[in-house]
Amino acid sequence: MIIIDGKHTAEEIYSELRKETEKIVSSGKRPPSLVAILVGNDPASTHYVRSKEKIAKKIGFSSQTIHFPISITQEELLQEIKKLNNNPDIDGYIVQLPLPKHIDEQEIIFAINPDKDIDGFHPLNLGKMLVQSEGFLPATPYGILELIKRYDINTVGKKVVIIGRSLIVGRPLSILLNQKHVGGNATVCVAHSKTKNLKKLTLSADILITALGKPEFVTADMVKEGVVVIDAGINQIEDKNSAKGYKLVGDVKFDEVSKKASYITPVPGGVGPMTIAMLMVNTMRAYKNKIIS
Ligand code: L34
Repeated sequence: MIIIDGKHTAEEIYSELRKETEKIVSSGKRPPSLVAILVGNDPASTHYVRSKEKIAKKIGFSSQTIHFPISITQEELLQEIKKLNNNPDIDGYIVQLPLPKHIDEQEIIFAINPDKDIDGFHPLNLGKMLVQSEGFLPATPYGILELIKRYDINTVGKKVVIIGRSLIVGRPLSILLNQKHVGGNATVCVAHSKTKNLKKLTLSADILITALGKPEFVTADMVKEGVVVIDAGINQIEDKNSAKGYKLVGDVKFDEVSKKASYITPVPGGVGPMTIAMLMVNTMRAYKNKIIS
């Protein structure tokens, strides 16, 4: 069994990006820049946004978090987005999700300038993905694709089962793995909460990908021997032994499923770090697109 080390792969990508940034800066140009918008004080969102800013700085990007109170209105947030769209010094930005209930998330995402949409959530970028035209790919699916490529996992003609059909992970990933390119050409099945006989389906999977957000949902009896397991779930569960009072687990019961798997991603240290790494790759691309055009 091989553990797919997302943390290590992310570090490799950071070192590639750092070198590229150093070259840019030493040629007298400004470095790539990204902004994260954070609304409210959700601890997990705050933590992820902080990691993004810290990593961006580590690779030499300029980076900033704009923090708004949870009481911000739809109009005020749209105004802020307009400012970022028009600011030539910002190459890319993200609006950390989820947003508070009184905010219309879709309207916010539609307002993002697609050229700065480094999350790849804008419908223009999702549409480009569908027709295989160069745009921004959503970071988590892109990160999973990158892990598949860097670990040389053969997807051609393989049966992939994805559990979860979210707009951020399951649905775009199903398209990417099905398309004609390296890391694609698989036969993909997307399971969800209404799927019947899930275990029969997961037992048929050569590659099983989970993105449903249910702690340790997939158990050893649900997978076949030699399966490749990619776990995009990040769930906090109570842990009295930890100083924080919780620990992170995936959607897969790692200890038992790993015994049957040929490859498996851990949580933490699997897909999570790759999400941030691909956000940085997208930022570099946004920067280059702008400089060239
Ligand atoms: N707009 N909202 C927007 N873009 C995103 O791409 C995200 N997401 C998800 C939540 N909302 C978003 C993230 O960034 C989830 N997510 C994310 C990113 C990174 C990590 C987890 C979730 C991550 O780095 N996880 C680490 C552990 C982190 C820890 O120490 O707690 C891991 O090893 O899995």
